[in-house]
Amino acid sequence: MLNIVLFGPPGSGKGTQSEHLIKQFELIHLSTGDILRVEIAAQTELGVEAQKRMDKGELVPDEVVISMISKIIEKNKNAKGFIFDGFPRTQAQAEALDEMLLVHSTKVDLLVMLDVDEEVLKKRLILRGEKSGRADDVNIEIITNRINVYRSLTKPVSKYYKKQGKSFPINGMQTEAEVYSDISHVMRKFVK
Ligand code: B4P
Repeated sequence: MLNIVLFGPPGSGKGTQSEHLIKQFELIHLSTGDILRVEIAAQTELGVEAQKRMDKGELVPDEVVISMISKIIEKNKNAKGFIFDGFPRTQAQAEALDEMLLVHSTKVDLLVMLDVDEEVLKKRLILRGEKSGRADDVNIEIITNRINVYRSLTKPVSKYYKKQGKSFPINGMQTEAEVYSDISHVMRKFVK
């Protein structure tokens, strides 16, 4: 299995790049944001609870996302690998992911860290909000809160992977095609 974590602040291009990468490397795309939005659209119990957090730019509780991910890994245990997009976002999620993968004798191979300046992130998210109406993209206060949550709870998780020599920084402010080219260059080193 090849397991990659796409890591970076909100609006750094995780979802955008995942779309390209799953085609090239035939991996399962696992976006916690997308899964939560499906739950919200269906107004499930989980979705209703998640929406309250997401609309404020807060994280959904660890146990909720960990359980979602665990079920999908279990269902796809014979896959070539996974692209984790937006997961893990806390240290507890990172440790839980290691445990889940270990059960299947596999591990996180690399973390791709998309670096983008805060002002660029805000512009991108506002623009996306204007086009899609996505609730957490339409308001600058919510966007700022998401970036702050990233800085305090999520960014420190990258150190966990850096210590293991698995973290690869990429300049996420290049064009979409340039970012994609840099990521696939790194990933090719891991494809057997
Ligand atoms: P996510 O759905 O993961 O969304 P995101 O971080 O905002 O976006 P992403 O980085 O994927 O940006 P994209 O490629 O779309 O999370 C939403 C919410 O869900 C979180 O705030 C949280 O509440 C909850 N959640 C999700 N996972 C969780 C977890 N594990 N634990 C707890 N809570 C969780 O790019 C954004 C825009 O930029 C797009 O419009 C795109 O076109 C543009 N763009 C991308 N790359 C570009 C480039 N190179 N140049 C110019 N524009 C570019």
